[in-house]
Formats: sequence, C-alpha cells, structure tokens
Amino acid sequence: MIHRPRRKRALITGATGQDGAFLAELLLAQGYAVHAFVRRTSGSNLGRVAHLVDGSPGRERRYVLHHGDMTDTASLMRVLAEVQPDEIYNLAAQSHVAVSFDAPEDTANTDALGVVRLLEAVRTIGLTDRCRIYQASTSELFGASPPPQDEATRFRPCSPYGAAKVCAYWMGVTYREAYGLHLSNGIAFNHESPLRGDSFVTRKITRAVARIADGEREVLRLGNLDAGRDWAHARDVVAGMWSMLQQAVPDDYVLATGESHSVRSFVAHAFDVAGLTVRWEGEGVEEVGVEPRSGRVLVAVDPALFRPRETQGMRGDAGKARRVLGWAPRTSFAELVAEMVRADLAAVRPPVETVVSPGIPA
Ligand code: NDP
Ligand code: GDR
Repeated sequence: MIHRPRRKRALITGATGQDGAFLAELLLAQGYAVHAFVRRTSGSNLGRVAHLVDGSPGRERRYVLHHGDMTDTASLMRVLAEVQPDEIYNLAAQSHVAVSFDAPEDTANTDALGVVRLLEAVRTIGLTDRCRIYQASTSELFGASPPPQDEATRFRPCSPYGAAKVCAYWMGVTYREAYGLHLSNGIAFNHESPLRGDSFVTRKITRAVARIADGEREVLRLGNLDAGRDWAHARDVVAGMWSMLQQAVPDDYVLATGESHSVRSFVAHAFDVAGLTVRWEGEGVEEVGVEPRSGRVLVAVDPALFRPRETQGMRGDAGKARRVLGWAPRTSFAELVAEMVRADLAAVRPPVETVVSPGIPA
C-alpha cells in the first residue's frame, strides 16, 4: 500500500480579502489543504476566491469554506476543532483606517478582541504545541514614529485601527512568551494589487484613471496627497507570511520595500500608464491636477476625505526579513502601478470581438 503523508492544513481567516486570495493561491501551489474562515454576508463576498471554491473539474478539492466570524467565539472553536490546522493565518480585520474612526468599537472587536478569541480557542482546543500562527500586524503600529521604521521602532498608532492592531500584536507576543505558542507578527507596510479593495487609495486611483482614460468626464477626488506610503505588491508580501511560519523559531518581521512614494506621485504614475499627463496647480485644498493641453481638471482635493489624524511618512526597513527569511519584494513601484492600471483598463475596455458579417469571408 502506498503511504501518502498527510497534507499540511492551513486555516486562513480573512480569506475573502486581497491577501487571503493571494495566500490561498500560494498555499495550494505548495500542496496544502486550505480552509477558509469566511463571514456570512447578505451578498456574496467570494468574488476574489470563487475560482478556488469551484475547483477545476477532475482536481482534488483542496479549498474548503467554513462559516464563522472573529466576533463569535463558538464559530472559532468549532472550526478550529474540525480543521485541526497546522498553520493559521489570521488576516481577518476591519482593515480600513479611515473607517476605524467611524467604527472604533467594531474595529477593536474584530482586530483586537478577535485575536484574543482566536488565541484562547487555540489554547482551549489543545493546539498550542501543534500549530503555528501568523498575525497580520501592520505599519500602522508605528503611526507617528518617523521613517525608516523597523522592528525596534516605537509604536505610536494614529487611529483606532492602529491602536487595535497594537493590542493584537502584544497579545500574540504574550501568548508566544507565556505558553510557547509559535506565533509570528508580520509588520506589513501597504501592499496592493488589482485585487485591492476599491476604497483604498491606490485602487480608487487606478479605477478612476481607467474610467477617465476611457472617456468618462470624471474628477478623481482625493484627501491627503502628501501622505507617503511604502507600497509593495500583495503577492510578494504573502510569500513573506508563509516564510515566517516555516522558521523553527517564531519572531516578528517588518515586510516593506524600503521606498516611500506620495499619493500625488502614485496618481501621476497611474495617469502616465494610461497615456495621460497631470500638471499640479494650486496649494492645499485648492490643489488640482490638470490635463496640460485641455486645461481639464482631472484630480481635485476633497477636505471631507482627510482623516482626523494621519500617519504621514511610512518607509519600512525589512533588513531582518531579508537576513533571516531571505525575503525581498520582487515588484517595483512602477511595475505595481502599471499592473493595477492595466487591469482596470482591461475591465473598462473589454476585448473587442471580431464580428464577421454573414456572407463576407473572414
Ligand atoms: P481586506 O480588507 O481586503 O480583507 C479583510 C478580510 O477580513 C475580509 O476577508 C473580511 O471579510 C474579513 N473580515 C473582516 N471582519 C471580519 C470578522 N469580524 N470576522 C471574519 N472575517 C472578517 O484586507 P487585506 O487582505 O488587505 O489585509 C489582510 C490583513 O492584513 C488585515 O488584517 C489587514 O489589517 C492587514 N494588513 C494589510 C495591509 C495591506 O496593505 N493590505 C498592510 C498591513 C496589514 P469580508 O470579505 O466578509 O468583508
Ligand atoms: P492606509 O491605506 O490608510 O495606509 O491603510 P489607504 O489606501 O486607505 O490610504 C493611504 C493614504 O492615502 C491617503 N488618501 C486616501 N485614502 C483613501 N482610502 N481614500 C482617499 O480618497 C484618499 N486620499 C488620500 C490616506 O489619507 C492615506 O494617507 C492600509 C490598509 O490596508 C491597512 O489595513 C494597513 O494596515 C495599512 O495600509 C498598512
């Protein structure tokens, strides 16, 4: 009889989000069985993973959905007991910084208390010595600390989201040190892709640029154009997540590119990819991005989109991840912007079908 080793089982919370989709692809390619912890919603939230749920005909189904919620202890207990995962990637979060000012309690419930529920469920079920955990920490932990930021930089969060994630970070470290849990915090800086949610600034920009390039008479309205972010590709970042859980010893790592670009610069690059130019005129809330030949306003500042408090300059130092994990981002800023704009252009300009009139030889 052929003895097949048991497949590794990974549980992903936040499986329907941007990172959950990229991580599932990576884990399936590595031969894992992937268990997705998914909220039940009134509409479908499976858009990014529908192709994994359906599976391809004739292939063993290795992507399994489980309904649950980070605010519901019983569902976490049930799914953990059923799946008995070797690795847990805790990606579930109310992840929008601006939204966290409007919904601080909901944000803390999922992003901070949700982690406590998960860690206690792991302990109660007896998985502490048997499973490894990735906690999705964030550069928002650093908040007001100036760049470059690394693992030793002081945490000074600037939003309810950042504060909730600081709590989650320390809960993870506490369970690691108190109970010997193999838990690693990935302190990831911003990462983007064509799968990015459309209320985050990069995707909001690339979608608007595509529509404008397609002829829409639209003005792209943005908040703080001066904010600097360290933007990586999500595909590169999920490789770092996986790598952390393959280490014998758990630890915390910054995942970043080491480059910072302003929102204004992202906008200019995105229009450039679509064959349009913007020239900046005016200052502060009067600033506009103008198409030089026509004088048409393409970009305007909307004061309503400014946040009560803001992380200004983000630039990560991922030296530790490079040294210990051998991790490095592969996608440049220019490649990232180009990939996102081209994907959104393809969505507004579906390929033209060749119509052959009857009777006319093709
Ligand atoms: P998304 O916002 O795209 O996805 C968030 C996921 O969490 C979704 O699947 C969402 O489900 C799920 N979720 C939200 N609330 C709950 C809940 N109460 N119970 C169960 N699931 C829930 O985030 P990303 O993929 O971009 O980010 C993944 C993680 O990494 C998040 O924790 C985020 O805070 C963190 N992070 C992200 C960075 C980035 O730049 N992308 C940078 C640093 C950290 P649904 O689809 O139903 O809404
Ligand atoms: P961020 O990402 O807050 O860094 O959090 P987001 O894309 O929302 O904002 C980046 C910067 O752009 C400025 N900005 C705008 N932002 C949005 N969303 N919409 C606008 O119209 C707009 N105009 C300007 C913001 O003020 C900000 O400075 C992301 C999330 O993925 C978090 O979950 C993650 O932890 C951090 O990145 C690292």
